[in-house]
Amino acid sequence: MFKTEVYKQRRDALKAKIKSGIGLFLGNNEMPMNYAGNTFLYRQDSTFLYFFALDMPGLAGVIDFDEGKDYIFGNDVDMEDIIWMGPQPLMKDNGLKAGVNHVHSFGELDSFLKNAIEKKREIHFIPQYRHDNQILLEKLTGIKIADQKNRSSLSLIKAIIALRNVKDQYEIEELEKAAAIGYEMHVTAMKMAKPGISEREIAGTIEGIALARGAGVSFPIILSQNGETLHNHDHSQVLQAGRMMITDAGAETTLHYASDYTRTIPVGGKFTQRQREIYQIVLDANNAVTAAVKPGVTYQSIHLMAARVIASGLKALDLMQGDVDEAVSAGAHAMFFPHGLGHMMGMDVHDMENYGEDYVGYDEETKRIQQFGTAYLRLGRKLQPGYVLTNEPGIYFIPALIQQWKDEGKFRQFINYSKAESYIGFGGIRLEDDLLVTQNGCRLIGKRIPVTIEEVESTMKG
Ligand SMILES: [Mn+2]
Repeated sequence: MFKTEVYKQRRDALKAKIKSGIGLFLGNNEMPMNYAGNTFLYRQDSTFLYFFALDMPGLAGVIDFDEGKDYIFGNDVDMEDIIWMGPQPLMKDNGLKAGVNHVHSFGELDSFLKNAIEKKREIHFIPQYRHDNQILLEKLTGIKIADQKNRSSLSLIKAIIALRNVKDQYEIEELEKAAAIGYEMHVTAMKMAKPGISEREIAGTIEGIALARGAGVSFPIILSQNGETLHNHDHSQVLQAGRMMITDAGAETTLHYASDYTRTIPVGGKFTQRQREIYQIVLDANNAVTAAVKPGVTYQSIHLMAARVIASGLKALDLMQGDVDEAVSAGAHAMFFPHGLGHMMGMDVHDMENYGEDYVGYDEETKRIQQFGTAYLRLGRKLQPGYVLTNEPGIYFIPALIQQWKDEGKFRQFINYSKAESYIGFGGIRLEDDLLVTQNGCRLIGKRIPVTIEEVESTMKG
């Protein structure tokens, strides 16, 4: 964990924003995999980690905004726990590490909250995504699971987002560590990508790196030679010469800060002419984004700029036609680039997505554009120094989508369907870097993973 002061300051910053009521922060519990005693890799809730630091199951945190007091509810281990898990620090001492003096048994949370509810005090909570915590929240507050999302505290959600969207120096150091693990994962995948090797072997090897260097992957690895499927978790194929392999993967540090990178490489190490041409467009879009990111600019406008770079590159290859600006305003590029340019990143790889994507990535000033493709943009709002986000443009040839749009006669003035059909089987290319918005612009987090055609080919050779 960070030093105690960091967590105190975070809770104080929240108290400055929320003036009354009680904030309830449920930690995550162990989660059964195939029977109660055999659990998934444990992951503490990120909001709990942010304010209360303790990375272990069976806890809840409370902030009394009226009295300015912080509480942790959790039980000391008993002899049976000590026999199976070894000796553990007392909860009182765990609390002190997080700067919390008021530590009570978990059972006391119920009467604490019942008392507050009787006094008609507001209980602020964020939407719960784990079923056991949804059940617990219903038990503690009487609010039915189906109503919990609506009854969650918008003022708390907005206050936490305002804090967590801006990363401090300690968080940036952690994100750099996550980047270094991601670098090693991706370079290893590049070197392994020879014809005849299975996707599973590469995916398993780089997941091992994430576990060996930190807390594991920041999301399930996407690794496939079917890169036209955006989130392909199927690793059942054997790599073939002439195909490309897309790897979208990142790691979490032991303090649970994430990295998230995508690279697309030619199986065997040499791009074909056709692959080079499409690859270069995606790289140009990625580079243009890094050059454009700065405070005060909306990411929505940068997304649309990247779409124009892609559309004009595709026009030069005769895959698109007509006026580029008109094509992008109409949404014609989205047949090739059907997703958003990126998202916020922090402790969650899609940071705070459990709060509601629109609250994190949009605000009063910038609303989501409801057009196919751009509608999937997770981050649209005006950028501020300290934001950490991903830059991940892509070009894909999705056979079913090409077929459907062609049958509908959609955007015939902008799309050359016969040319597009000749790319069926090509796959897809995405290139993703992680950026920190600085005072005047942005910088990459971590050392850039080989990305130019020359860098990728020489890394794969050597
Ligand atoms: Mn991403």
